[in-house]
Amino acid sequence: MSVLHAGPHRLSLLKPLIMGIVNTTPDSFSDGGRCQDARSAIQHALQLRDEGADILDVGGESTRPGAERVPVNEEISRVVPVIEGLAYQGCVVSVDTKKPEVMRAALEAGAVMVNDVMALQAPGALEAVAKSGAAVCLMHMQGEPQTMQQAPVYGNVVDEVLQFLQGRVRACEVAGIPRTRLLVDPGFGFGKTLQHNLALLRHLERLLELDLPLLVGMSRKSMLGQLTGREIDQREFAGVAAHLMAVVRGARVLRVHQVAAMRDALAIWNAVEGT
Ligand code: 9MG
Repeated sequence: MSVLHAGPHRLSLLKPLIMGIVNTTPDSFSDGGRCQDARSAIQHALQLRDEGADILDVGGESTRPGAERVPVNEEISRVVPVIEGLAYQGCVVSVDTKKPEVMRAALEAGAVMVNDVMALQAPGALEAVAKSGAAVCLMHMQGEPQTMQQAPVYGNVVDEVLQFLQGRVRACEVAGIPRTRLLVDPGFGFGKTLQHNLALLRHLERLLELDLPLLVGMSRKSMLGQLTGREIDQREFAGVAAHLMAVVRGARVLRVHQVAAMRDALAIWNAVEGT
């Protein structure tokens, strides 16, 4: 799977790609409310693109543990103007949402990828995406963002994540979404303890059995804070290290806040690997 089909785009995965995170949520845990209106969100996103982001992931509802739900119309009014502005500028735009109504509005506005932490399990989500031609990231999560970190339990976390993703890939194929449009993601921090996250990173190669591009996101997450003792805005170096370890184990798309640092790390990796 060396090319991802995302609307009219054909994204080569021979080298790892960077997905820059664009939050439009006023309660966003990492932007501290900077991206409160469409213009500043677009400006921030274009800076990420200039720093080396290949894809911009626009989200209007926080998925951090305990985050409040956002009504569908509010989420649409946050993301659509930003997506329109970025698509107009020729960016490859992804929408981070689990709601089919938001997916439809975002795709209409120019998004070419859906990043769904619920892996298109909401009623109507598969149908919202199937005919669009958009790429889809299917992520694993145990529970729901409101409660997922309370007591996550697995027999074998790697096996269970793999089985879940296999099932969702099958559901996409049945719904008419071809594998050329799919990515899979173990969902670091989504219903997982530090030990679960470490096991997934250590054994990430197991997910290559799915024969689909792997997307990972660990940027600023609590697993990095637990390992380094650092606050959320001081986890950049740990994040680069963790994402690079994922690349070594086969990850092909890295969802990060700090694009420039990741781009520099990948420049070294690409040079050494000769890619
Ligand atoms: C929205 N979001 C937050 N964390 C994420 C992760 O690790 N992967 C994906 N695909 N989306 C995420």
